[in-house]
Amino acid sequence: MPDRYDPQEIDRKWQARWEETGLYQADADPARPKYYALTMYPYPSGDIHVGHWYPMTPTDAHARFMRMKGYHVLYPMGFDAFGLPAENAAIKRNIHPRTWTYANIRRMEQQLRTMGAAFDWRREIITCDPEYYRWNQWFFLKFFEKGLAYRAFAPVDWCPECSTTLAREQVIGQDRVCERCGTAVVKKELNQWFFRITRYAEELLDFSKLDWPEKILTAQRNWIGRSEGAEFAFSLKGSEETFRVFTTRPDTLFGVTFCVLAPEHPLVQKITTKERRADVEAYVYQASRQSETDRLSTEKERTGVFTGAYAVHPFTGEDIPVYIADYVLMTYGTGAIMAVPAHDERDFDFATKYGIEIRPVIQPAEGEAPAAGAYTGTGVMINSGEFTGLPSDEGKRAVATELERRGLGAAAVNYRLRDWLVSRQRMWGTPIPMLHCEGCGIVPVPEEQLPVTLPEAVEFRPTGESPLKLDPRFRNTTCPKCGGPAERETDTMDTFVDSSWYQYRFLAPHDAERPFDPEEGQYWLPVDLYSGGAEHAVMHLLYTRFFHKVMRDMGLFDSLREAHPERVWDEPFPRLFSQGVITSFVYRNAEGRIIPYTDVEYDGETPVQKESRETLVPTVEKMSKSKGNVVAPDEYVNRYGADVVRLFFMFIGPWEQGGPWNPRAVEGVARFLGRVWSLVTESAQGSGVSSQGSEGSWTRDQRPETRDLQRSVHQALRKVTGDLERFSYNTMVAALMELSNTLQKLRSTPVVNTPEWRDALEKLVLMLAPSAPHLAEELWERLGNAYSVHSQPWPAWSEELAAEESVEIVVQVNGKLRDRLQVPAGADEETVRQAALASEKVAGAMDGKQVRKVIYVPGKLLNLVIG
Ligand code: ANZ
Ligand code: ZN
Repeated sequence: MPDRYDPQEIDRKWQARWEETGLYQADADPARPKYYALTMYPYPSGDIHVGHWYPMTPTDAHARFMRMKGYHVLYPMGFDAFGLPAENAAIKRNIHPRTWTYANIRRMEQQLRTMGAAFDWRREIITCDPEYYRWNQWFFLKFFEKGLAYRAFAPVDWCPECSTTLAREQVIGQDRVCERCGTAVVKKELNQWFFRITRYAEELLDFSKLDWPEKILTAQRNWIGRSEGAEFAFSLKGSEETFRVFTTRPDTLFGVTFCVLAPEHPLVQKITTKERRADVEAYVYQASRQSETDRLSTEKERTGVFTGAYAVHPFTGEDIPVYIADYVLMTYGTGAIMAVPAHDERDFDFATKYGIEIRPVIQPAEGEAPAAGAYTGTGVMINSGEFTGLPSDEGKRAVATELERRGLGAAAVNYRLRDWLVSRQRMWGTPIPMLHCEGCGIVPVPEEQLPVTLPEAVEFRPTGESPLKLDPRFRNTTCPKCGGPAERETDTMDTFVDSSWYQYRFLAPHDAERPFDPEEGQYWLPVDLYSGGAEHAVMHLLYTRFFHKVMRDMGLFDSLREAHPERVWDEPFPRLFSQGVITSFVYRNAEGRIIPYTDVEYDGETPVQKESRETLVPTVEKMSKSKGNVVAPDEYVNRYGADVVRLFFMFIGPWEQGGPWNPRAVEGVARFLGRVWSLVTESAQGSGVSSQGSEGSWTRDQRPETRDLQRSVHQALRKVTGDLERFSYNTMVAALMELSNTLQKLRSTPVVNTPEWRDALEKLVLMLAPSAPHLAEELWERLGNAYSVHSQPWPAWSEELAAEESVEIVVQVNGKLRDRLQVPAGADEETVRQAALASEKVAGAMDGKQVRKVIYVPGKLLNLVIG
């Protein structure tokens, strides 16, 4: 066997062995405690890049650590396989999206194996398999039964030229044009499917069972956006029609000088007067060209047009002009507002621009009013009829109560959260299991007919229109109710549906009877650790909480809760860790031109361009193709082996912060593993120390090198254990490096002939096992131990052996012995003086007097001279 460290060879050897022996296969075993670790599954774009390695390898190290600590660990992997890129590739190459997707998956599975992660591949799930997505359909039917899935009109981005809807990423640029043909994109109302997530809004705001990063909770809180206020109706002058408004400031009702409807509001067509029609229609069209974000932008000038209609003020009976304006969204509240320019900034800008009266009704506390603009704070109500004089907080309640007494409305809570629009007018997704029958209307596909599968033969139009719409064999079917002809729904589901419950499918990926096996669930659930990127703070992480709660209310977790009432059953992921992002260097020359990193070399500490030797300025930036700073880990895996790359990711900085990819630091990590290799292999061959097994229980040895060895090993154990528990990987790697340096130094001392030396090497290898699994496995074998290092118990440390040496110091006051203190060997004068002053005996002897002089004999004596 070659003694050179050959990581490629070692990687291959052990990956094959782990596979053969099924080392990471985890089957429920009630005799052992369980640990379910999950990291977000990837989209099969075709390439495993640093963005995948960074979250996965530390989670893998944690999972391996938990295994060694005696837990039965489930660590599965799968693919989030539906979505638009497959469809685009299909259109471009005229192949089935499945072909592209599976080719990518096969490639990525291989790459994931090179990472050496402890995935149980028998449990792999691929969401575009009918065996998976039939359960999306099953859930859809259950949601429909419970009134949690419904159909309603909602705007989509629409290309009038291609006559197709566009996904957000297909709408290009500020001008919002179609990706394919460049035509101006407009909003169009389509009948689409929603999940009623708003029914759970209040419960979703309860974070009490979550051990999650604060910034993710804040993101969810803001996304749900709870506001308290009132909702009530305005009647329209000379008409039976009314419209409702939501306001957070009912106390400003007397300051209303106009009302605004969203341009999409259904009343707009009805109430617009003949003279105003042309202007209103033009405005409605231009509003349909804008994205919601643009409409809400505070930078934007407020615009709108008068409809010609008037509302009636509920308390004063005054005429209130009704406008439409794009700053009012149809999707929030009621889609209509009462406008109070004196106390709302947007209303103020609008009123100023169109010459509408601004009527103050809240008197700020002295000195708080702004010099110009709206006063948005609280104060005392003025110009408000019977309410004048009330503090505004009280006024809110009083006005709401009066509105209620008059039968116009009531206090109300509004959420920014909207129902989840799950319809996509795309082909590569789960078909929504619904039918349209002329006689019976909307009819759910009977459960026993699931799955509704995607067609094999597909033909994409160049417009990108969904082939499901064009396929009569898919579309035409019979109605299960009346037996008449019916059409299938051609919308597919948002892929976030797939990822909302995938954690349960890993338990029994091939179960044909139900989405997951409750017996497996009793053992494995809930997920103990979930890790993934903060970019999923809201959508995925909110949708899965919603899904989980619906599943709970369907009774799917009842037997699980009964078996383990102590576990959390109201949340899918009680504990979440969210890692930072990997950045990398971008090198620019003096003109600011980006130099590809393959053309960069270091001249000492200075980056230079390889040929011209021109000095370059490095900056740390997010990886992006256009800047050419995307790092392909494969290149490094091929050169240094997987362990180096794994360890580098852990070493880069605190996991929650991320950090820059740094080729020089990669080399540093490679050198470290190389040193560990020589240290262990040379000792394993040479010294003639017999194998003692890893149990070797140590007693405190008095020889100084042995003590140094013991102390270093046990201190490292204590540190590494704590760091792995807290995901503090960078400090863990540092501790391992320090230990290996100490061993390096002790290598030339007689300690190498003791059983403790061998034990130290074994413990080093055990500590490395979670992070550098291949190298550790090889060294474990070379130390003469039985396969596998990953099945060894995690070594315990001894506080006694980890303790620093201490010495006894005699403390005198004015030369008289007063106390004896234990202090760490090598403690400095200041430390010893502090310890002495803290002693009661010493304090008693000093009797409150000042220390005038200190005499210190290191390691022996401290004399305090007082007076
Ligand atoms: C009158 C008023 C007076 C308001 C005032 C504010 C201050 P949050 O806090 O985000 O819930 N609003 C209501 N529906 C809207 C919609 N569909 N599009 C745009 N704006 C809408 O915001 C609630 C406030 O936003 C509401 O309270 C309403 O303006 C506006 F001195 O009503 B307010
Ligand atoms: Zn029918």
